[in-house]
Amino acid sequence: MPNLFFFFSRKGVLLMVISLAAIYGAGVCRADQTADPHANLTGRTEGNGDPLTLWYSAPAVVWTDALAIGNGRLGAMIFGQPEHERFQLNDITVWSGGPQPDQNRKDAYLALPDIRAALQNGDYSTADKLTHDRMNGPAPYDASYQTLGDLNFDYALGDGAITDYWRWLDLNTAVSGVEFKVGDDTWKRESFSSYPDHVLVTHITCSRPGSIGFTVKLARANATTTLVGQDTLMMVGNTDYKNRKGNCDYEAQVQIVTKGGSVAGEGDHLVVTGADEATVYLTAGTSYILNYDKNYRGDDPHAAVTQQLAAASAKSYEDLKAAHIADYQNLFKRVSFTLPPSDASKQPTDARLKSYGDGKDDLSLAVLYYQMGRYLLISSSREDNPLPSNSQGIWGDGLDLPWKCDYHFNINYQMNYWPCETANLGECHLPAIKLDASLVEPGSKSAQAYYNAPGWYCAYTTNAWGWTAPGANLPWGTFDGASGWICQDIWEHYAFSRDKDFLKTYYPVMKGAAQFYQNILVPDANGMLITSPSSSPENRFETNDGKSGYMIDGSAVMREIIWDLFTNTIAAAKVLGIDDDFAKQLQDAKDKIRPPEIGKAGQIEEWGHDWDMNAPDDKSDNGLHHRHTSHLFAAFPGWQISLHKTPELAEAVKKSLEIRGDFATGWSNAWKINLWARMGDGDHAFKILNQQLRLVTGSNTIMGGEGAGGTYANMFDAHPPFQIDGNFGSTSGINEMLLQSSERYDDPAAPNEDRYYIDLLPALPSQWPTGSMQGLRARGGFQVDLDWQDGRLTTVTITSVGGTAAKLRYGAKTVGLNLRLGDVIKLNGDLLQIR
Ligand code: FUC
Repeated sequence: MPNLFFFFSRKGVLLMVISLAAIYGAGVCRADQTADPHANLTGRTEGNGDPLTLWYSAPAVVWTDALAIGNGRLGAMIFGQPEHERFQLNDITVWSGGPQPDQNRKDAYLALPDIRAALQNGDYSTADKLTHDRMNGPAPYDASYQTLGDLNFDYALGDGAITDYWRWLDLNTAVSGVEFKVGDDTWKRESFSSYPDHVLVTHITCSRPGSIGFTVKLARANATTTLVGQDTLMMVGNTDYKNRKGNCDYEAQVQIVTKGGSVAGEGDHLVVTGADEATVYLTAGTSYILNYDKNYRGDDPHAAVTQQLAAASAKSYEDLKAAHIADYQNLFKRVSFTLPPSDASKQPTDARLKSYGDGKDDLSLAVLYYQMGRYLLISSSREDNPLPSNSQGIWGDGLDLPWKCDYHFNINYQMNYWPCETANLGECHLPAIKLDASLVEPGSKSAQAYYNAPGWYCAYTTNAWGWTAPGANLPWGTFDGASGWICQDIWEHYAFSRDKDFLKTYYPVMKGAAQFYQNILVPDANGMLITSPSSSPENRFETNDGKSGYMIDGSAVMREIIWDLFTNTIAAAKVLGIDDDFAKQLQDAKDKIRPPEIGKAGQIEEWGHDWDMNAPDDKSDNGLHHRHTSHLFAAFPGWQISLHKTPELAEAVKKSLEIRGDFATGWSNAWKINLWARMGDGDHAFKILNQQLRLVTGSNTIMGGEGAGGTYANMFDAHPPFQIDGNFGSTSGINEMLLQSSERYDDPAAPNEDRYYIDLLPALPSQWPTGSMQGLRARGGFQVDLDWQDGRLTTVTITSVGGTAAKLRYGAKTVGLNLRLGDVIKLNGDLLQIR
């Protein structure tokens, strides 16, 4: 039997993948009998029938087949290979690179008058050149999120054929398993990553006592693994990359405890022989701390990792599992979503994705996908995470990951947190809010350097190290709206939770961002306020006379973001009863911000000029069909445009969406689901959701067109490559199809409070005539349970979880609501109280 351990270097992973692809590629039969004695793997034809279990009848071949587990911080991708098993490991704090105090271009702001003059004169090539040369980020942006390494198992299974194989991920319990038979022996392995016990656990059983034998190795590029005693491995290293030392030291320890048999250390691995059962415990940590003043370096991780391992391995598997499930379900079980299952839903998950088509035959796949988004959020963003969910959540294989696997601020990072509050996972929002707040200090230096302005700002992206400067190149590097946009995290968390102490703590972050924008707003030719220079993320304009460029005066998205930030900051000041004068100043400025405008095609103008239709119609990602829908920010995630309040602008949003078309990257699809839902068109939202539920296998980058978007076999979103924002954005889109609470109204009885319309089933697709969604949250502090039949609301139950007044809206009817904390009210489809 070949020992594949030695193939697990970074290059070796590829060798392994190729060999497994040859073995398993044809489905369930292995082609190369000499490579492995288990020539005839046959998979189960039935799962467990549970609607919230992902399951497969063959092991993973590529990384996006593997199943993800995580406790917010510590995660693994489990391949489910019977004999040579691979767990690819991650810890959210493993980042190469380090802080870059020289990230800003000193005195860049001195270029502003020249750039503004060039823009006023319509000299766009000069404006682009000046912005690129004098306002870009001079420092290299090369820190990347990285893998923590691999935990490899090499099992001695005997020579029989492998039958009854299946692997699964149960979203009800956040436990993943692999089960199969070899001859008469039934092997079962279960794994989870425990939040309460800070440990990743695998439990291995076999029906024949004394038959469990395997070796375990813990490895990573440039790491050192040593034995500790006879049952523990310790791996230590630094996140150096290309001979540059990283600012992060990591450590992982793995210990095996068996029932029966023995564990022994040999060289750099552990060997289990003759056991009845075995439990593998893995703990990990790094020196990382989210603290600018401490240069992002905290304590050496050794003491914590050792202590967590000792505490966890002293507990039984059953106790750890029970604690893990109870803790996880406390979050996960808050929301239940039901659509009728069908025969198609009994298939393995990859087969379901492959056959889903227009969704009619397998409605409940959307339920699994929705709950997968909630599962991934819980698994990558627990309340005290040292960092938030990045562009791959916490799961990434490699040392230099796509787009550095960072926190992209021109849509991606924000989208990760869109579903959070409505899907009743408010606690999971906190890591993002802490990251946002951590940018105030470095961001105030960027505000000074680039605009000589007070307050703080950040540009297109950040990483673990407080990056706030623009990037090296147009158009992606120069987006000034990030700080305004990410402050939505703070306001939204308050709007749902009504936690005034929280708002008070984080209000200064909003205020600092607002002060920055207040300072950089300039009047346009008509005296309305805009920003100059400004951009529309990653897009490019064509003027009526054939000029093109990236930088403009007064892009729509910048005006819309600033409107949003000022609106929320004014509301926060009122709620807190503070900063009256400042709020008045913001109100004055807000009233002068140039509003969204409608162009000749009936569209929302993206550039502050009626130029949208000049863009080429080349069916790719460029021009008319560009993946970013930044100018529609005002409709989602903003609310400056809404169906009820600004119906003409809402029509223009629809027109813009039609012009953009339906095919785009995963996250772009997800954004459009939310936008169509806000526009009240559930069928169009559903159509795009169906596009997302297409099976994708390739990982080469696709930026647009019909090959973009989709879902991998393990239910990860495909940009492609894998990017988790599309998962979270789609989950948010389903929230928005069934419940919205974005539009505010004034309450004369409580003029300082923010009040919301709660829209019930605002964009229910005709393909979902019957269903139920229980436990969603609405702004204003309410929990909402919905049931519908024949396309009509049948009952709605509202519970006050902090809120008092709201207006419920369904169809043509609106009713007022006045509850006290804890009150529950149940209404029928005519919004009449039934009990
Ligand atoms: C933005 C998008 C890309 C990609 C990257 C991580 O730049 O335009 O499509 O999602 O972020």
